[in-house]
Amino acid sequence: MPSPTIDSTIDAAPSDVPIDPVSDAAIDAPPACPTSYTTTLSSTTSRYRVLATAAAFGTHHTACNGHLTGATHLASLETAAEINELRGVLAALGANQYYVGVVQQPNSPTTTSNWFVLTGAQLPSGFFGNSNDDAPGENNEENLGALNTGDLLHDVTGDVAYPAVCECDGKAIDATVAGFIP
Ligand SMILES: [Ca+2]
Ligand SMILES: [Ca+2]
Ligand SMILES: [Ca+2]
Repeated sequence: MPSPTIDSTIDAAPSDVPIDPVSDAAIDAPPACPTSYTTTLSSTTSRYRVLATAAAFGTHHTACNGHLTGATHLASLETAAEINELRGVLAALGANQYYVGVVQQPNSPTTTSNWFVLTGAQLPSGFFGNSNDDAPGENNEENLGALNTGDLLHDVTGDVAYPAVCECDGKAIDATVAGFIP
């Protein structure tokens, strides 16, 4: 004869309450950026700010870094699409050349070799409209990049005053590339 109490309460308690109730909502969301960074491009999730007052590279570098430490810096042109789109935006603003966060490793063998962006990646190749280093070949004098709206990137010393473009992408500057800045 079966016992009347056997098997009466098994599985009675509520089981399997929500697994992982909080979802991963913030993945790939744009970084939080200063409200002064009003320019966007369709090829990135970054925001950009043009500093229209002409100054030397170092002045702009310090200013961009200071807007939101660890997230803003001179524009780091990581892809061909970013370069081309930004150039189109700048062409409508009037000035002919803008400092960006593009740096050449010192003592590189040629004027177009070993260019990096401040966030650490190698600059896409084929984007120098003028790479002359003030000489027939590399002489280690022009190791910074300015984005020319008519002629892609130019290698420059950083001493001449130009406007600049800052970028907010949530990425910190790469210490090795920052160390290449003259
Ligand atoms: Ca970028
Ligand atoms: Ca150079
Ligand atoms: Ca040059």
